[in-house]
Amino acid sequence: MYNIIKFEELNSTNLYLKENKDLYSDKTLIITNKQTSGRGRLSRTWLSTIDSLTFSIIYKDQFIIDNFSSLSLISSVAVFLTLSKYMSNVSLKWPNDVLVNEHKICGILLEATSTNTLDSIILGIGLNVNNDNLGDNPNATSMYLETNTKFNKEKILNELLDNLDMLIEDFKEGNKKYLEIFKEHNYLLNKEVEATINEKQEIVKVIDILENNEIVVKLNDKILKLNSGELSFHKL
Ligand code: BT5
Repeated sequence: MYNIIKFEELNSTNLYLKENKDLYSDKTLIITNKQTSGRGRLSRTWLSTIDSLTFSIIYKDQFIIDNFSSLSLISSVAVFLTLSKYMSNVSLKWPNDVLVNEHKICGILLEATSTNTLDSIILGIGLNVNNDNLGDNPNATSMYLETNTKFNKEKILNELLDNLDMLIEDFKEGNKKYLEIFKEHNYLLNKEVEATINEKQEIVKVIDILENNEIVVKLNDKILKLNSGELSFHKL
């Protein structure tokens, strides 16, 4: 069960939880309709309105803390399952982008916090639900734009949380349903794409995702196994 706390307005649900992590217990979820300074990775901005689902969850469970890279994939698969109930052509771009018809519908920002040792993980999710325009971003889409239907945001949130818990439970039991689904819907599989590897721009071919969540790519004739700190694909 998640303890859900709603704020009228916040700069960023991730930043708020990071700054107040000691106030909240495991599985507290902070949600707002008005995020004024949403953050992506590498100080990029995340755009959201009242039509978006905008929330962050703090996890303090040691198992989750120890499995950061799995939670990264698990969270995007949870969004994938939630969306796939209502639309087709949903795919996953390693490590945690969710695309519909090759457009970005969701952003996930996973951050670890520590005092002396790692003590929590903050999972921030921004999902474009009823948005009818997304600024001038031609690569973005929403559930509404894909289906011409308006959704109840609370219902979508509950379905997403159920999927998240189901995948985490399955993983705790020693299975990897999340990886199976990720590999089946891996948008980059067999594509030649631009990537940054240890700060160098390269063209790589994506071959596989491993049990430890690393991606396998072919660079010239070399096969490389890399984690998300070592390789990033160009943003959509
Ligand atoms: C992400 O970053 O995709 C992670 C975004 C996480 C947002 C959530 S909302 C709740 C929580 N609180 C926060 O402050 N953050 C989290 P990145 O991969 O760096 O992608 C950012 C890029 O996506 C931007 O530079 C834009 O090009 C694009 N973008 C911004 N807003 C978008 C939107 N609403 N839909 C699709 N693309 C968007």
